[in-house]
Amino acid sequence: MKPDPRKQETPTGLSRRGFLTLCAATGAGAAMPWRSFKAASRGLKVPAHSWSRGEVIPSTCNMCVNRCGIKCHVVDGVLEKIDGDIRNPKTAGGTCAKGQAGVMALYDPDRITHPMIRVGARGEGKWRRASWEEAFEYTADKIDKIIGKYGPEGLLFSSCTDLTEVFFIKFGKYLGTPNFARHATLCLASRNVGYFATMGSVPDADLVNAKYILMFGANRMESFELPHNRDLIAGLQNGARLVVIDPRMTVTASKGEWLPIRPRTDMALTLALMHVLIMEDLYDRDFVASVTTGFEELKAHVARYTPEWAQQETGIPARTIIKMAREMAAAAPAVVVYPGRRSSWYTNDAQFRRTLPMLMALLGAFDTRGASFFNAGKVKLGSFDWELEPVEVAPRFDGFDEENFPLAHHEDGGYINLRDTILNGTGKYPVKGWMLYKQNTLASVADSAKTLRMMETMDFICAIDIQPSQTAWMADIILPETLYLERLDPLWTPAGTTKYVGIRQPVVKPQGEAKTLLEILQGLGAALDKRREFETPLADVFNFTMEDYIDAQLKKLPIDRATLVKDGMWIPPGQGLKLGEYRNGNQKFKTPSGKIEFVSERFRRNGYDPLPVYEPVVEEPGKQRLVTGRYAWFTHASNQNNIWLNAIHPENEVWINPDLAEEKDIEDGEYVKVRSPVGEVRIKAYVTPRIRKDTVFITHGFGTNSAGQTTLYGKGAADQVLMEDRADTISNNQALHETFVEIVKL
Ligand SMILES: Nc1nc2c(c(=O)[nH]1)N[C@H]1C(S)=C(S)[C@@H](COP(=O)(O)OP(=O)(O)OC[C@H]3O[C@@H](n4cnc5c(=O)[nH]c(N)nc54)[C@H](O)[C@@H]3O)O[C@H]1N2
Ligand SMILES: Nc1nc2c(c(=O)[nH]1)N[C@H]1C(S)=C(S)[C@@H](COP(=O)(O)OP(=O)(O)OC[C@H]3O[C@@H](n4cnc5c(=O)[nH]c(N)nc54)[C@H](O)[C@@H]3O)O[C@H]1N2
Ligand code: SF4
Ligand SMILES: [Mo]
Repeated sequence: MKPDPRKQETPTGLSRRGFLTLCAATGAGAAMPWRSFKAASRGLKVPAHSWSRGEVIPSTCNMCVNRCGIKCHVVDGVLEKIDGDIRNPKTAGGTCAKGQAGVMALYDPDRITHPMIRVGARGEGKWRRASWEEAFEYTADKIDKIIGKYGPEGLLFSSCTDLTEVFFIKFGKYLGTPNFARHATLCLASRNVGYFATMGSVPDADLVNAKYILMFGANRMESFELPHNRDLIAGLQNGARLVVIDPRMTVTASKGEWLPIRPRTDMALTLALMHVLIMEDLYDRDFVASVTTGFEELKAHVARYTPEWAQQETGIPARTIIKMAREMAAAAPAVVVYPGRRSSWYTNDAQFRRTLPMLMALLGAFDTRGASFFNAGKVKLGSFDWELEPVEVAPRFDGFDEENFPLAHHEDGGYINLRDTILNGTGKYPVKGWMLYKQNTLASVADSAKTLRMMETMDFICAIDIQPSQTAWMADIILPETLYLERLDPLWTPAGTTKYVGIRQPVVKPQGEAKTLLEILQGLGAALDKRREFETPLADVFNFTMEDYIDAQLKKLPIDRATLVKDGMWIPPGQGLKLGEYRNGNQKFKTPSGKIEFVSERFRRNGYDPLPVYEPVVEEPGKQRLVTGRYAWFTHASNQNNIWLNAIHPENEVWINPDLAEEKDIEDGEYVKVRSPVGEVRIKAYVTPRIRKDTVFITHGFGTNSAGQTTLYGKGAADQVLMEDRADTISNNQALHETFVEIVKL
């Protein structure tokens, strides 16, 4: 029987109140229970959790992108509790509130567990339940019609990173479309472009041994990225100095020194820091001479970027900037200039991100203890033999290519460019069918009214999701995937200092009739094969099981599937990282010169400024800049509808500085209107000195349009409704913080 989670006593025997108490006790949202962390860092065994009933099955969390090792307590086929797995090298026993609330994702009464076909108008919320057979025939029919009329390139496949995403991409490729839109330009594409051009890759950070850690908006204590949150705590315990640059005092900033920077001026700060390091002769001469190129040009370039000038731009006093540079130089090379993750901030982000490795290089803070370093790679999993090659495909419809975006990752697409191309009708050909897998585009791309208009141009939209997300709600059909707790996924192995192979496996039977992505593609493939002759029949491509796939991954490793199923992970012998190979010249950077490039030849060759040039910020009088980010207990717009998580934080607020609130006669807790050039929302005010007066903050994930999300519907407001659709000029990464809004008293 499907338990009724809305009752005070949940199927797990843990009440909503009980969950909240537990979260408070373990520091909900903290990276992990403190006790486990301390024990883990000493290599001690932690006594078993008091929740010791039932069978304990090890697996891998999927409530966010981190993939923590988990242990699932199952009694009579019901999942009662999720704990962290203390043996996991990356996460060492930690689970956050979201990870524990995976139980409630499983038993969510709003989950979609049967295929649903739209019967009313798009978005009206009228659906009927369909059998899988009908769902496959229906979807195949629509795809077949689109291919018949526009060719396979008339299909857009969009998806977000997950272990299974490879199947979805392969399916699109075998159908013959080149049009994919993946995660990068929603999130971190500009950071990657900046770092790749400067030093060939994005480095990891030895936060545990660093003496000085400089972070730009990277909110590790709330926006989890394991093991960095854990390492940051260890680093602070070891006495590291933490300086956080953010217009908002995040939990991370509260652990160190908070410098409330004027938003969009970070590059003024990094350029001025470089100015002081060079002019005061505090930089690492040996490192610069042996491992970098373009120093003399950099020196001339930063001469004009004085601390006094940067004070005018950033609002950070010149004396603070000078002190920072001197302290960093004194701590060098044990300094981490943290790369950050989400760089969907501004239209000049790739250039700003370039200044981070440049600053790092001046400090010689690379490839040594307490600094940044390149990981030694992952465990080498065997690759599955797809046997048949995908067919030749047309060029992308949207010009996201070598010619127009020379430094972008073309296969992943660029969302802002793609959507404009569709709306302006400027594509090389029409795109009329949209297949979505695990992506909530309507929530995750700025200016959602535009995304709705893009949806209107589509003949067919199919969403493969687990719930009626904002995007799925606008689809023509929703195909329900099994939850991560119900399915076997491909194996995964992290890039990090500790290598291991982890498994995600079913801990309970699927709810309703949900199917795995592989089963969905197999069903859809068979229905398509009946309709048209593909160069490679889809049935022949997807003629394997997940077990076959995993066995192929394990081919070259001294471990078998059964052992992994039992243990949940495998840690190979011979861990360890050899530092110093880049410093001594044995290893070359993957840049045109093989060195860290202050002057980027790649940028120069492609017509971009080879040295980062600061553009003054233009503000709008009387308006505030809107910025976004996360709370520790939610993932994107994914789990605000989770009953347990929603109980922690039922609705979001707009953060307003007390001086602004006073000017506008707004009290804490009162509802206000936030208006931008593209939309307006009604939202509760949170009046707090934790934010600058020229900035307001709205956490993402509320204000759903989906009445199918019954816990969330009607609560809070959506930041993406307000955001204008700007993008970084080099990577096309969306730029979410370029919008100015007006706060209006109601
Ligand atoms: N305004 C604003 N926009 C943002 C951000 C922000 O902070 N503010 N952050 C940006 C960033 S950094 C990112 S990475 C993107 C993320 O944007 P998305 O990738 O779109 O968001 P996700 O939450 O990862 O995934 C969304 C969908 O996957 C579904 N899902 C979850 N698990 C499964 C599963 O096992 N199977 C299937 N089939 N579906 C599943 C969820 O129900 C949800 O509908 O958003 C970006 N957009
Ligand atoms: N709990 C939780 N953890 C997550 C995720 C999640 O959804 N929930 N998502 C994961 C993903 S996909 C990602 S990409 C990461 C994102 O993690 P982060 O990269 O840390 O990104 P955000 O949390 O969005 O935080 C961005 C911060 O930048 C600040 N900021 C805004 N404008 C400026 C500016 O001009 N200058 C400076 N210096 N700061 C500014 C904002 O105030 C905010 O605090 O988190 C990952 N971890
Ligand atoms: S950080 Fe939390 S939600 Fe993310 S994988 Fe780990 S336990 Fe799961
Ligand atoms: Mo992200």
